[in-house]
Amino acid sequence: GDSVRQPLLADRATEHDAVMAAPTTHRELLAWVEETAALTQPDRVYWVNGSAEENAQLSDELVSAGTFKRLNPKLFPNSFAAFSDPADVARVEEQTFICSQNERDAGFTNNWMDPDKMKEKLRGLFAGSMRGRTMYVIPFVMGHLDAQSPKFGVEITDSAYVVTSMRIMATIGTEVLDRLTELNAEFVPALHSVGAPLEPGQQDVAWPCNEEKWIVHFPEERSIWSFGSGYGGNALLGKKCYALRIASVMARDEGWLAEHMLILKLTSPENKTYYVSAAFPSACGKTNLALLDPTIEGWKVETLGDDITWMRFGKEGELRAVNPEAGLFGVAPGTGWDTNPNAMRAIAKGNSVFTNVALTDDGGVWWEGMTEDVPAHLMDWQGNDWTPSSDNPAAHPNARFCTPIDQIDMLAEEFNDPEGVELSAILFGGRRKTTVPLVTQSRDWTNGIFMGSTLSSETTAAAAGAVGRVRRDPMAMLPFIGYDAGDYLSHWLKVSGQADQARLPKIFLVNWFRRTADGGFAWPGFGDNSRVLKWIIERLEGQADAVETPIGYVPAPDAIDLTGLDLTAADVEQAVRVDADEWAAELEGIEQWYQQFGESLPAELSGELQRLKERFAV
Ligand code: GTP
Ligand code: SPV
Ligand code: MN
Repeated sequence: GDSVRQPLLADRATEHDAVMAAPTTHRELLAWVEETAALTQPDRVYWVNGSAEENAQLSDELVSAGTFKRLNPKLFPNSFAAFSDPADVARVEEQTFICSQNERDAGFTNNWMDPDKMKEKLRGLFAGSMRGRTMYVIPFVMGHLDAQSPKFGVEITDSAYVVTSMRIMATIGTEVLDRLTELNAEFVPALHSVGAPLEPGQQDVAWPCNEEKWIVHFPEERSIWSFGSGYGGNALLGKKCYALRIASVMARDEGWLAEHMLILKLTSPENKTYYVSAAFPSACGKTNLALLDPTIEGWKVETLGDDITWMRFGKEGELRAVNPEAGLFGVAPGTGWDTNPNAMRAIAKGNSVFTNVALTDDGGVWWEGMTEDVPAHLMDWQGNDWTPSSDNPAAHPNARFCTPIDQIDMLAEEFNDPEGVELSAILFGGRRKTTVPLVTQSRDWTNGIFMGSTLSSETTAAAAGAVGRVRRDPMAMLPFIGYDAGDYLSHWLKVSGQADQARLPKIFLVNWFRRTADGGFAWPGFGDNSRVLKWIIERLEGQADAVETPIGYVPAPDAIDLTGLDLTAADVEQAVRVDADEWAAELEGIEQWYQQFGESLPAELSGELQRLKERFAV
């Protein structure tokens, strides 16, 4: 029949069979696979080769299992929709742990448990957790296989949905395994189970998962154990767990940075190119800025990355950036033909997995904001009939599209360069209705790190829990720093010691989400953010005018190009306003935030806060 029987290496695997049939001689890997099969007791062990044929077979199986619905190939070729358990729709920050040897090294922003205790708990949960299922072994690399020191990982999972998604998000399969074997390289073992073993004869459900979820990182051991969830950042372990949490620890030890950032390339009308990275919290506009369609004449944007950026200083003291991912796992709602046509074109090429979107009657997908016309009838993400008069959104607010990055027409060719690109500017941004201006240039590098360290944003549907609550989110990394947050800020200050000071990127704070008195957005956002990028570039070139405020430099009233926009200089003035009352409250918030760091807050940053207060006091 349809099963992946033919390429299976061992049926009802004993650990021994799994190892004998394994396509590698890497001893640590073989030992780990053997040990994991013994613990989790899958029916079979399957080494993922990453081929198109294998992917087609797995997709067919997922369709048979009811996990995938095949979309109309005329609309979305080779694409599938999955619908999760309603209790498994986002990252679970409350259940995410950094289990360092010492509690102090996890810091106050992370959940911590003693690593031995946690291991014991996890071994209990993983014991037999893959019974009745296939255990997939996915060799993967984050970043370039040809990087100086390739960042290998191996995910073991009992979810075929995870395999098909990892194939989009990372470089996986035989090519990776062969290199890993040849180099006898280290790899991050990343163990994942949905935590839903099947008894003999038991009927599976479309989205197996467990009420109990644990997303656990052992930073010294550099390993990941994820139990109970099949969703995105909880289950695609190369992404947040490896490329941010574990990588941030590697970066601390090795003198580089792993960040929650997009990378874009900007070409000016004078044909000069600039590379910019930007850190915004989850569901706060990275994918949209990275794929921006400029609304101003002569400016061109190309994409390098939309979620994760690894940065290191090069030989000449320049800051270089690469995107370690191979796909987009983008927020679907709000992604539309008018707001983000480049994402829509990439999605329309197919080869995508959609999760928790709505289905149209002709076998396509839909979500809020995709088209101006709302379909008269849909099947919503929970499988119910939906019409425009329905009370609930058709797509879950954290519905996602998973699409290969090379389907983006505007992908910059430098994406393929393992050396990455030299950054000219770094943006920090959040979702704030008040207080934070549209754009502010920091006074200098340290002041820019202060801006990043005090970044704040309203919470979104990307994580389970309340939405719209303002919280501090340093460098947009709050849920992703794999160690003590104060040490993380110190690391930012320390690595820049490697820089040629003249080549340090300039740092800016942005806020596309400020509201006017009548409740509307103070700035149109999306493609019009190119106008803010233009001002930023002109600042780098010493051309655009700015007004000094206590928090930094904001655009002079006429300095933002409003050509073709229905906005006036007075509107911009409102959007960049620094309101003394709002900032009095903000300073209190920052003060409280900094107090939580205790001893580990770098003195440079408390000095920055002190000087900011002084500037407001005069
Ligand atoms: P993660 O993938 O969760 O890390 O998120 P992201 O930062 O890539 O967020 P994304 O670009 O997907 O944006 C999330 C939401 O913000 C979408 O609903 C967008 O429509 C909305 N959004 C993005 N950019 C803008 C903007 O400039 N203005 C306004 N008003 N909304 C925006
Ligand atoms: C985020 O939440 O920041 C994401 C989505 O990019 S997830 O992969 O689920 O973490
Ligand atoms: Mn993200």
